Amino acid sequence: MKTAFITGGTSGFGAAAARRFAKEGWQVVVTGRRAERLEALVKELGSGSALALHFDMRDKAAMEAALSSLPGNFRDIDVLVNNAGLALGTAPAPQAKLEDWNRMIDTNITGLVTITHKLLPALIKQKGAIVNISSIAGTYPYPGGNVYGGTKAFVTQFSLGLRSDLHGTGVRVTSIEPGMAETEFTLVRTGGNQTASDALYKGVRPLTADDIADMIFWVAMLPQHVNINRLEVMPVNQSSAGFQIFRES
Ligand code: NDP
Ligand code: 8X3
Repeated sequence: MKTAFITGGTSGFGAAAARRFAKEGWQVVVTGRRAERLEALVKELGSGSALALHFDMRDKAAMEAALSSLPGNFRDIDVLVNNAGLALGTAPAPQAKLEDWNRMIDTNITGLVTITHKLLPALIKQKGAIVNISSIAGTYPYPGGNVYGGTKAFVTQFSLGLRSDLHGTGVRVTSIEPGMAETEFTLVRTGGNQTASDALYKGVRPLTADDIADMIFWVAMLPQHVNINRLEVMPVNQSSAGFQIFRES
């Protein structure tokens, strides 16, 4: 049985991806901070084929302890989905909170590279695949995107760099770069403002978590000789609107 290791399995893309892999007969490891949600997901998917690891991506010691607790039958990881991440705030740089910037960097960059480094030996052994969840925010800047966009630009470039470094190992690496998708993402970004989240997605027909889960699974299931380097995807009702111009008079 193949194994997918999915970070951020408590909601959104990660939970949908866990369900998708499990439906196709894979066993899954799901991670996150919200233990009750992880346990509920494992119960839903079946404890024989799903396993929860409860830790904060920013806590290296907790991550290490969780990884060393993995039972033998879950250690041969075929696909790592680096999905856990967040945006905090939409304030322009001068008004943004430094604490928010640091949390995004610690989660989206430091946490992601740490777990990748730790799971690389298993992925190389399995000739597996790494699917990193980046964002269009890493390519197209927008006001208030500042550090969030910067972290996702890192994820995209790190993915391309990993491809180069893993040359000859058979390990595939993909950066998936979604646009607007309705998950808990905006709820988190706005500090729990459901009204703001609903308003953002209203009338847009945004991407869904299942759309992204399908893409993650498709990328993972491609033949061993095929590598999707980058996959940028947006809802039809979202597109780029170009530059802003400030007039001095
Ligand atoms: P959700 O908020 O629904 O899910 C985020 C997941 O990340 C949760 O499972 C959460 O788990 C986990 N997570 C966040 N911080 C931590 C942490 N410190 N430690 C452990 N787990 C953490 O959002 P999405 O599903 O939308 O987001 C998934 C990824 O997709 C993110 O990397 C996001 O940046 C990216 N993305 C999202 C887009 C969107 O429009 N929705 C578009 C492009 C990219 P828990 O809180 O339980 O710890
Ligand atoms: C999330 C997409 O455009 O809200 O990564 O930054 S966006």
